[in-house]
Amino acid sequence: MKEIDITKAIYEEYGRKLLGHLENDVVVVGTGPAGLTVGYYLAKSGMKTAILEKRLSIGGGIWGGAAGWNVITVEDKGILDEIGVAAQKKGDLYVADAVELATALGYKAKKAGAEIFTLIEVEDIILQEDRVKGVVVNSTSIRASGLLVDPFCIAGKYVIDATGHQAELVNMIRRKKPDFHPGQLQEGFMDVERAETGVVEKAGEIFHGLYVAGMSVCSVFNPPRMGPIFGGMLKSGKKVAELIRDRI
Ligand code: 48F
Repeated sequence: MKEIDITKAIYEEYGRKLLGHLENDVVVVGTGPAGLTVGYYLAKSGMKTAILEKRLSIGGGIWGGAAGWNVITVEDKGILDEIGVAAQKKGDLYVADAVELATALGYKAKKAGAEIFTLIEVEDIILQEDRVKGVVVNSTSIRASGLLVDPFCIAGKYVIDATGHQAELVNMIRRKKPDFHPGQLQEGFMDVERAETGVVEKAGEIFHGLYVAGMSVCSVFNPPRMGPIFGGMLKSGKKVAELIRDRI
């Protein structure tokens, strides 16, 4: 075995993955519970799906459960059952292990056919003819270094903002088109029941070609915050995947 063969193997395989996903049916931005769930259901229904994550690892807020205690809660365990995550009943809720959920969601999305790219940060969107057509990305380390190095692009017929509380893609449109969403990007006061329903009801297309799922829905539509319960995140992801599947 030669050292250089290891480098060649990695470079060729990464090149294959990237070339295979420069054009997609759907580009999902963010690998929290919402992004991974959308990615899983989209890929499962045969759509060419790229999932982009700026951090080194997937999972977003799943790992932290509540206050760093790595246990998550849901009110309905249907999606957990589907991806093989064990859930125990506690009163009106189910509890599950955060590590099991993060790894299972990533594994199932990948096995269903989605390609996941980490350390890739979306810094802008491609918006032409009043429609979102893809994203402008760079290496997270280049972004962090502050170097002015030009990005590259990944195209998608649809793009999903699953970037969490920051709703980063929605913000990118707002910065250049202030009339698009003149309100505040923040959720309201805590009210778990209304929030869990609201995040699913409002998940959907926010601009031609751009969908919101998960916490970015809350930032955009200002429902109450829900705290450490993840059912709405998963269900909003599943709903967005179904909406897009029905359009393609
Ligand atoms: O924050 P995150 O987990 O969002 P979510 O899927 O779930 C929210 C819950 O985790 C929790 C909650 C539950 O009730 O409130 O907060 O809506 O995952 C968002 C992911 O997007 C990545 C970020 O690193 C995280 O992993 N992300 C954010 N901005 C970018 C990005 C970007 N510009 N480019 C690529 N990835």
